[in-house]
Amino acid sequence: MKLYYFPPSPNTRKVHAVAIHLELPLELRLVDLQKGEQRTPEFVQLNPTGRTPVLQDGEFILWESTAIMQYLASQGSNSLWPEVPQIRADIMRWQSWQLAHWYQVCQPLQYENFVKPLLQLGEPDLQVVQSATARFHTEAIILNQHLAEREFLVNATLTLADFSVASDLTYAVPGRFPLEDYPHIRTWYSRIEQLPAWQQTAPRG
Ligand SMILES: N[C@@H](CCC(=O)N[C@@H](CS)C(=O)NCC(=O)O)C(=O)O
Repeated sequence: MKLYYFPPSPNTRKVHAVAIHLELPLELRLVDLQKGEQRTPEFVQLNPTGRTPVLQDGEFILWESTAIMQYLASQGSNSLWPEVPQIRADIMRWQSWQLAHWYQVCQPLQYENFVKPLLQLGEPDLQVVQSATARFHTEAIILNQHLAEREFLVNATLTLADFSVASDLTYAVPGRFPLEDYPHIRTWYSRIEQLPAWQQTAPRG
């Protein structure tokens, strides 16, 4: 299987980390977003939305990181994606929440506080930061409460849900995410950070 990927991106990271954790060999193909390689005709043939990551398994082409994670984890039996309908639905619940809500509040903070200064794209837009910060707290309260009595999000063990939700915390420090009041999120994330698969997919300097 080939993974078209952009290593600094959290959407790539969650997919790549799952493959490493499950010891699934992937042929890696870099798509350099900074050079606009996601807009080449060859890449748009694979993914008409022009986004990474994309998985190619023979004739089968799959885009959208959550779908790719589930496909990879469906290659065999494992505790990341157990074959129990309620547990899968619970994992999907958190993966849906991550895409619809968590990513939507983490991404603007990451972009305004980290990516813009890094790529010299101008000053952070304070209105965007303020609005994303308020919405961040709304979502973080829920996540923090959920993690208060659990080591992992679902089924008392590491699952795809943890990789999905953790991916958005990749740039929490340089993105200045306001995590001070959320000790359970911080404790859980340090647990994820200890995973070899998470360490091997950490963005390089
Ligand atoms: N919902 C998609 C989002 C993918 C996405 O936004 N990828 C970004 C990198 S984080 C990308 O390739 N952006 C290129 C562009 O928009 O030009 C997924 O989960 O795979």
